[in-house]
Amino acid sequence: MTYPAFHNLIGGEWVPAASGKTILNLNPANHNDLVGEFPSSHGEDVERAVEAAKKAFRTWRLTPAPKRAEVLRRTGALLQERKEKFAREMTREMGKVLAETRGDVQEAIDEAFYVAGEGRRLFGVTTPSELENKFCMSVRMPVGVVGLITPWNFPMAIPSWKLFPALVAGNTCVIKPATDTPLSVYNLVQTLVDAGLPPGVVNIVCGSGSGAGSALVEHPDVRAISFTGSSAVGSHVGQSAARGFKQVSLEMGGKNAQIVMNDANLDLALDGALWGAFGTTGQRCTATSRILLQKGIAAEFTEKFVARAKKLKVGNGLDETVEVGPQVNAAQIETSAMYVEIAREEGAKLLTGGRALAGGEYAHGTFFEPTVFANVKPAMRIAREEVFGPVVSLIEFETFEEAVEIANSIDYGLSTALYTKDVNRAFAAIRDLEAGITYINAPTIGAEVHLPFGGVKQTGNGHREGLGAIDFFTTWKAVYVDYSDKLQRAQIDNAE
Ligand code: UN1
Repeated sequence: MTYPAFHNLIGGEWVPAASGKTILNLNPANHNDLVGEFPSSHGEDVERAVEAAKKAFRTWRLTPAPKRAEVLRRTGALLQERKEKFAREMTREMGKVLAETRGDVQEAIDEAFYVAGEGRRLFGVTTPSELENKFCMSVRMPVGVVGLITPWNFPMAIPSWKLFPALVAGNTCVIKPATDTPLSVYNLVQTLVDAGLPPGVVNIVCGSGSGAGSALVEHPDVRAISFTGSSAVGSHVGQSAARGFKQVSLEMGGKNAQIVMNDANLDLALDGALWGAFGTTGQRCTATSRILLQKGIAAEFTEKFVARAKKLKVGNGLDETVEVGPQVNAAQIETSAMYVEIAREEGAKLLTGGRALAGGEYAHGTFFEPTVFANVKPAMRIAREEVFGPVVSLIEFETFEEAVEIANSIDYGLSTALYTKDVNRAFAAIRDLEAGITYINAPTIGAEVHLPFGGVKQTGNGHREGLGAIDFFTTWKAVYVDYSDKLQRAQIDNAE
């Protein structure tokens, strides 16, 4: 079978990796469908990309921010035209169903228009000086060359969360896409180029984390790293970036709880749980992986939830009737299978699923059954560790306080959801759930681009995407203008 060959983008030129080596991009629903080959890059390629980004920074940082924003506005408009094509290509390389890949491209469109508006804001502050005839202000400056390392589960949305704010703020970028989903980053960056982005402002270096990712994190001229991925890799990235005193934004795992109280609208809670747990085949960092059920509704919820999980149609995401696509690769299937074993050994009760799907339409892909465990205790590994697959745990509780305690008893803190009609409880949950995101009467997934996105504890290191991204991709400069025509010494000349 023939398939296209893609190259790195360095200084506006499409070039192969210095090693000449490539990585094949497969359709996870059908491994005989080869999406393309992409460069397997290493230090030398990263070196060239950073050089190109440094060169481009000299002029991009001087381009007025509203003009930089124009490129993003045009990018948003072009993405609207290309949405269907890009969604189909994303389903082919990543697997999630078309409705979701359309949503993923839409998220990049939303981000483009949202951040384009930032071109006419990028606000700083002015404040009075303690001295006479002196003016004080703070202005946002670009950081410089930034390195972006992006995951496969939101192949276009998450790169757009990083690229667009970095660009509007005047930075130049080297992006390393996930090896499973580089095509969506190509599509995004090609659209930026078509919208008028000058050469070298964004460079793509494809390859593995150990090959290209580490070289990017370690490069002395890369001043900031924005990473989304697992906590294990994120810890490594954070430590390595810290050695070079780089700014680093880490967006990592979750073990997100949906709490259902006795007074909840049960059908709504069921819809939310099903979407939160099995949307994107459970491969979201915000996926619902624990459903906490108050005793009064636990039996009814469990029965209905399992019945609906069993009915979910698993298959090729390009088929519009399919509800759950494949997992992205064989390693993810192994992880799901491993956690099924762990849960069984711990004494959790498997109510449905638990196996990889094989044969027939599943013969050439990496599919896993929607899987539900009951009798899960908060101390079990299946209740604490991220699976990143269609595996969900049901945990029962007596009181609201107990539910909050269980929800908070893990190392992660990304998303949480509470289903209740009690407004007092809702506000207590907003206050007490240890998570970067809390939903009331809505599932744990579904964040919008203009709110802060990120989490606490081992989910992140304090930065936020969305609303917080401009803070990460800019550095403050304090400016003092003394128009007194004499030496004025702060803290000394005006002392009481
Ligand atoms: C992720 O969970 O990996 O909030 C990102 C959502 C999407 C983004 C999720 N807008 O579900």
